[in-house]
Amino acid sequence: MNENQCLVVVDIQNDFLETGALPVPEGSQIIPTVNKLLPLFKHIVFTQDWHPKDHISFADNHDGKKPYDTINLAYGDQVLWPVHCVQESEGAKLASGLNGTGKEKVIKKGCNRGVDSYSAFLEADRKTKTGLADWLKQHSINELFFCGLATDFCVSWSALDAAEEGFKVVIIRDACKPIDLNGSLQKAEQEWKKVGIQLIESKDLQE
Ligand code: VGL
Ligand code: ZN
Repeated sequence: MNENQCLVVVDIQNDFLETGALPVPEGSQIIPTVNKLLPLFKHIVFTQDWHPKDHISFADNHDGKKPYDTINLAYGDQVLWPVHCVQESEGAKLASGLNGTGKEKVIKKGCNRGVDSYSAFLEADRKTKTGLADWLKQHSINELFFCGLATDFCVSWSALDAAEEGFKVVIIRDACKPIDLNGSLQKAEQEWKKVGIQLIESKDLQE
């Protein structure tokens, strides 16, 4: 891999593993795959979902609502989730089996109480920037390879925003796992096709 390419490792945190608060089915299965990808890259960015306790995306913070209900907020539809990735909690930590050596930057997102942020670039208000695009451009990075959790939420939203920012975008399919809620995976795949996001398997990089 070359100096203009970066691996973006999305939200591989305890709460998204099978035993976590917002389990992604088979989530932990990608950890060995991601560990094999890490040494191939000169640039590596990790993201971490990092919510305050009173975050607007938590069903518990809305009377009469259950996890996985959808509500409408000023910035659009919001799925309500179980309480997850609370700042400084065990569930918010990066998965312990994940090899963190080589990571240059960690982007924490979803830190504002009133706005969710699936994307590592732009919060759900579609205005507030995380600073990731500028950091990547300062490092002359023009191509991003995505892996992590969940394929159809944080990976997809990040990949779509990256394409919008002008990066070449590749998703490493077997290094991601989906939640698949109400057709979200199929919807995501259709959006990727529209903007020319490429899908590969991890073995395509290791050959
Ligand atoms: C995520 C739902 C809520 C993700 C984060 O990392 O895909 N999904 N917060
Ligand atoms: Zn979240």
